[in-house]
Amino acid sequence: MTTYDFNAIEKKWQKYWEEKSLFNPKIDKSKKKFYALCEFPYPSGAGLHVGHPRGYTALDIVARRKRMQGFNVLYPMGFDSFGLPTEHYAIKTGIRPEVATEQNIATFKAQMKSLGFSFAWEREVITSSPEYYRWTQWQFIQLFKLGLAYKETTEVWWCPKCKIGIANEELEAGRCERCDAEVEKKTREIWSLKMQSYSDRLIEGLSRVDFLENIKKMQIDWIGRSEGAEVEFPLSKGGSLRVFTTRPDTIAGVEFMVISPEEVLERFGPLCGGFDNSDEVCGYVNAAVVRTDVERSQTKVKTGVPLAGLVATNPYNGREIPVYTADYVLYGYGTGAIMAVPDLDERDGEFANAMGIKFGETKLLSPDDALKVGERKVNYKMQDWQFSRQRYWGEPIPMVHCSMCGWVPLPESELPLKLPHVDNYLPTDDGSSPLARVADWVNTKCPTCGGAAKRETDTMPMWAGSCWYYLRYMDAHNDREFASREAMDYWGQVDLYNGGQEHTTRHLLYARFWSKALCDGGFIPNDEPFMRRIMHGMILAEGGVKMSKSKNNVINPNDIVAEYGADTLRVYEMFIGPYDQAVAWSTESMIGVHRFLKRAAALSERVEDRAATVAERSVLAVAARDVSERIDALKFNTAVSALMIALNAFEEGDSVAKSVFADFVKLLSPFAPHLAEELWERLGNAESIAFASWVEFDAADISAEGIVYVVQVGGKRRAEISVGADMDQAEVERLAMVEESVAKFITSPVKKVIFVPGKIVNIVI
Ligand code: ANZ
Ligand code: ZN
Repeated sequence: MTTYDFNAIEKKWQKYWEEKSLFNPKIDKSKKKFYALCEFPYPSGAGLHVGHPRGYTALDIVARRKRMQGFNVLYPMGFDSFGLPTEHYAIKTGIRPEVATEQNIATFKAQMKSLGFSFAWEREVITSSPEYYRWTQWQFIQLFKLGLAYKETTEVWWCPKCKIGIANEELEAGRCERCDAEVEKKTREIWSLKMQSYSDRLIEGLSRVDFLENIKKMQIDWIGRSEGAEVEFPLSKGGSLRVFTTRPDTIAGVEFMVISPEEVLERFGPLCGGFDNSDEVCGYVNAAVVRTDVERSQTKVKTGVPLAGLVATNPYNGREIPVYTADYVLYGYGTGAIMAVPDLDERDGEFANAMGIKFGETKLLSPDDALKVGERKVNYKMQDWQFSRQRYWGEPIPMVHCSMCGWVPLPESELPLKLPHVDNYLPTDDGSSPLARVADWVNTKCPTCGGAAKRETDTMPMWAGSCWYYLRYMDAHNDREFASREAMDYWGQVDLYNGGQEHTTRHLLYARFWSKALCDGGFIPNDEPFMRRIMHGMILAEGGVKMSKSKNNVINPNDIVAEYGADTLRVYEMFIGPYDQAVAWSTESMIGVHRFLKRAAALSERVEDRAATVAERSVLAVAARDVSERIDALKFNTAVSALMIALNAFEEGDSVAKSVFADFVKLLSPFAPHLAEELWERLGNAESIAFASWVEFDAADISAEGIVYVVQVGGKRRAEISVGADMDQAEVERLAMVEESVAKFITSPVKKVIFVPGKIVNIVI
């Protein structure tokens, strides 16, 4: 093999793996399991980009090493295929979403298969398939029965361009994360999940999992737990104003009160009546409520107006203080009103300066009497999960509204509730989902009383299906339950989960919440789905800028595979830089990796069936140690360099011992599995290298100072010598015989030398 025919080799082994169904694990209680998972992609029309294989390759390497260590490995893949882009594509092109989805999945799958990932394709899940979303719907019904899903009229953020309600966490600085349009507020009746009531448990659970510290911090900040008190301030016009404060000890320094604009509307009506300046208040309030929370809390120049004529009384010292409305006080948090301590709270200070309010120094109270003026209270920034979308391409919410019975879930026998056929995917002008147009689908019978009833026409958000997909992989073809207890008990939790930073506060929190809820209902055995969470860094274009079509700097994995092979792409994406960091693509460095593989292939022609030299054993031991440790530490780039160093050393000899080369191929196999299979076969092995045992090494072979040999003459210990790790057998024997304390015992011709590598030289006379 003088040339490296990667094309033929890769096709051959991909076919072999698929035909033998090699990576579809069965439950085997005699073996320890390992569950590796990468976030499944959204099958967009653009296909796989070079960023995708970074995570897939990394976990493939871990999965392949674990298999060779004897673990029963589950490493599945699927498609998270409900979502807006496909629906927009359907609107634009007239191609039905399920047709476009099928085409896109076919493209993605072919691309993934061309890269040789050891995915359990037999367990593929597609969240938009009725066999899958049947169980998403079923689980929603269980959440409803547990009292965790409820419908209420609320204000939602509304994207006028996408015509869709969006959750807080889908906003990016007050704009729709999809189309960048400015969002508005709209009143709608929507389904929500009681995620806020899981706040403390979502924080507590983080102490039982191994997530990167910054992931934990982002989740904790998102949940935003704060301990404090609610304090009541009597108002001059009757009634009182309740505020939430984290600092009840500052109550002596309260100079004024601030009510959020929304709260003013709620308390004093749309005309904000009853103040000496009602017109001014009304104007301010109506302009403020359309601004997003992010805008409102980020503006440095604070604005507001007094509620003239309204006075509050500080319950601590009886002082009478003025009341304002200002948009830096948010409606959705705490009580929507605050006690302002301008001396100590920066925002209150800025507001006081803007309004020309004078203030003095605050005397702090000791914490325990401070608590006497109010009631202890814990608040959370994280709200309940708004679970309704007014779109077509999502899971239909399996609920029916009956005027007699209220909201009734569909009986299990009616699941899946399939998406009906529609010709028009545009949301209706009143903002309801396109499903609302399908009269004969909407009108139905109440499952409870049989009377006329209407189906829910909102669909689930695109984050629904990914809340539990890790469970379906365990038992993907079960048509009686979403997964059997046996499968869930065996596969347990995901041991290693890789995904994107952008999913830290959405998908990752949603899936943790959903799992806790299912666990509370007794449906699954574990309340934390993912034991360890890691993230890969982005791959940037050459020069360190973002890859983009407009800059014409996008690297297409298909091109690399065609020109250099999948193994080159895989090894290069690992070699490119530290796994968790953003790194720039370099075609030159990629070609360097290609040459490395070519040389590894060429070395196979210099294999000799002979004993390993001390030097070879030492090089191999170092490589085995470094590659093993570095895979475990996710230091894939330095693991590749360890392989490169070993190859360089082996290339120095005229030949390489067969056993040494075989072990080198094993170390290479998780990174470049196609080439490794081919070389393994050439070494005379009939079985796939995927299940060969991982390389064990003798620590004695490594020692940098050299290796200590016991030298015997006729079986009697006469000396110890220390030799370089790179010395071969003949040299070590020669050194042993010239050693003074040895030489004097060699009194007759040497019959033979018994050589135990790394340990003993026994001279027989
Ligand atoms: C008086 C005070 C004095 C406050 C002081 C802080 C420092 P976190 O940690 O975010 O929970 N606050 C309460 N509700 C608010 C709302 N709806 N919009 C804007 N601000 C609000 O912060 C709680 C603190 O933020 C509360 O404690 C309140 O100001 C303010 F030296 O009360 B504090
Ligand atoms: Zn009914």
